[in-house]
Amino acid sequence: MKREMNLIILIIIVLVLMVGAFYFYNDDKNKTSQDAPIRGLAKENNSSTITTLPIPEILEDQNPDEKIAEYDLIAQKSTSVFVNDVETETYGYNGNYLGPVIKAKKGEEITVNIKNALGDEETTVHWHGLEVPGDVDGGPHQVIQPNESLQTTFTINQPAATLWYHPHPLHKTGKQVYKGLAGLLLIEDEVSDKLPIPKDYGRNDFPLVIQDRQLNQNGKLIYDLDMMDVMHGKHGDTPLVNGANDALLEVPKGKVRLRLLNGSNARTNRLHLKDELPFWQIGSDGGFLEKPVKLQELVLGASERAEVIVDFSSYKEGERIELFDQNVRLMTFVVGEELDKETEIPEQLTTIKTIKPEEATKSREFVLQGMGHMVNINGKQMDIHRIDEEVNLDETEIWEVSNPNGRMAMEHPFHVHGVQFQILERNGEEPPENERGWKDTVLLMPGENVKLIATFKHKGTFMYHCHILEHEDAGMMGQFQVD
Ligand SMILES: [Cu+2]
Repeated sequence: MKREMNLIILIIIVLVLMVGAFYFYNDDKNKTSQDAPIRGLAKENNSSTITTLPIPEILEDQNPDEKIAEYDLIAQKSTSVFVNDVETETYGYNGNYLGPVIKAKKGEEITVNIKNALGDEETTVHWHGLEVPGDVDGGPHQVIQPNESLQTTFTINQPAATLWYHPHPLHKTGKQVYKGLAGLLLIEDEVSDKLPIPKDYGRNDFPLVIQDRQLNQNGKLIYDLDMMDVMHGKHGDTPLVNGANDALLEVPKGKVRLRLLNGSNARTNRLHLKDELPFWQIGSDGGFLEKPVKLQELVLGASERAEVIVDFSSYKEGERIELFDQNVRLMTFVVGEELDKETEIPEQLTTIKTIKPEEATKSREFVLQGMGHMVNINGKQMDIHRIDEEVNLDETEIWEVSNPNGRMAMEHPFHVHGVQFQILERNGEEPPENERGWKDTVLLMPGENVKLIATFKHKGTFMYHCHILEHEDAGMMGQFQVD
């Protein structure tokens, strides 16, 4: 009798545990899966949770006038879940992580009302790649104090491009970008309007903000730097695309345009697709290339962008194609239905007026050197009270940038504010085909040198710096004044 009672109690305990486990599992699933399920995934007999790739919203223009646009941006603190249901503190513009897409037209006047709701940190919003005067560039001089706002107005006067915005406070950029402050600024013009390329945002035209983050053993996103981070910039083992780890994106069977941003603090991306599926690069940092460049691997230094077109038409519905950075899977595309609209990869995308070396009135040298806290340019570290280079307004210059080889030499992505430049030479030779368009950042591996040419069309104080944010924060930055 006693044995039977024990058996009944045991059965009841087992039943309670099973019911509990069922509810716990389902609750778990509800918390991590985002949005609606993707078509083509139902067949998947996989008990693990599925994350749908988040697509940043397009920020709403508050001004009804067609020639004027007005936007509100709030830099704020919040929380996000990246892996294993763990909530961690993150920063975002108008949301919990990253920011909305600002869509701009060439010729348009844009006003952005920026509020700093970060509580106790100063910030700035820098328009990376935008050709605007120094006082609206959003560099370390345009500080927005906690709980204060800044209204900034500029006119878009450059070709269609995928640009971005992010904080740039002196010595504190790394942490704020790492915590999540970054968003895209997309410029459209008469060229992008006419091209028969994919351009339905969220249907066959997708932004992919690629980042790597380090979550600690508790799953928290903490910005602390060890010796390796100080040397090489903050790297992490958790890849994120649009803020999601290992997410899925349904794409139409056919041509798909991806607007890629390496939004990492330091990591250089070496991007490729499953089966080494080729793709066509159609744009660099500052706009369309003249002709598409067929690639199987694309290298993007921190802050560089590229627009590419991938043709998924040879895959069956439901098939999966992964995007990798070296051997790490960043995300997976799932092929869906074909769209009704035909798109093309035109042979000619645009015409780029080549700036000739003879137009240059001056030549300058920039040597990237040092390591750890000692990283510098031309032997100098950033001093906000010092102007390093004086440039005449509307003049063209050649900038020779070198990253000398040596013990402990490392790569540096060199970024110039306020201009789009052209690369005349890489290591004494014509640059590769996908670097023959407008650029604002150029990656230099140890031992490399580049010759850049640019016309400085806007007045003001601007920065040039390494876009490994820990190098920038350590002082690998200088200032030039255009007058
Ligand atoms: Cu650097």
